Amino acid sequence: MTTAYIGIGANLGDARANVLDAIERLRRAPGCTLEAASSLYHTAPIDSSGGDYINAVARIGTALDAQSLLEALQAIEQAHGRERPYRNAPRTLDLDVLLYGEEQIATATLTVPHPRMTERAFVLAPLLEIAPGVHVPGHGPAAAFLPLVQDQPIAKLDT
Ligand code: A4P
Ligand code: MG
Repeated sequence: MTTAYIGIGANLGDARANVLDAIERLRRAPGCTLEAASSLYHTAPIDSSGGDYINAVARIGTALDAQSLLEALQAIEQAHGRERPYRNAPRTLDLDVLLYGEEQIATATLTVPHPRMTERAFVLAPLLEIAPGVHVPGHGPAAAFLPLVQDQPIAKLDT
């Protein structure tokens, strides 16, 4: 089993419901065990058009290799009617592989750690909530990057 962290985001439709449903689908995904899910966060769009986002991060244990995990995440996105008219378009659901064990991966379809994760409060805040000591291969402790993104508006939602 490999520990992986999944970034979850939505800013179309009922974004909160879409994020909660994504967490439930991760719980039931073949070859995956849901180990932890962060709170939901209301976040301003970064490098993206459209309305505010709901974001969260989940930790899973998975028997899937990284590419198979990506494909499982894309199937969940498709179940939510994800369309891709252009890069960073508003989306019903976006699932990113943030971390896959300690691996650094660079293929045509997959870059891990997620290349922009250390620059984004909407990733770092929920990630650090469930994994305060987590290490980003090639970068160092995730906690070191949170002070650098304090200007990005983000609010934890009440559960
Ligand atoms: N891909 C490569 N590496 C990965 C990975 N680690 N995880 C490839 C997932 N996918 C990965 O993704 C395009 C291609 O990236 C995939 O086919 C896969 O092979 P996509 O989901 O179709 O496109 P995208 O999400 O528009 O692009 P990307 O690069 O994931 O965007 P970002 O950089 O993740 O930004 N602001 C707020 N507040 N909250 C957000 O959630 N999200 C974005 C998306 C921008 N601004 C945001 C948020
Ligand atoms: Mg994506």
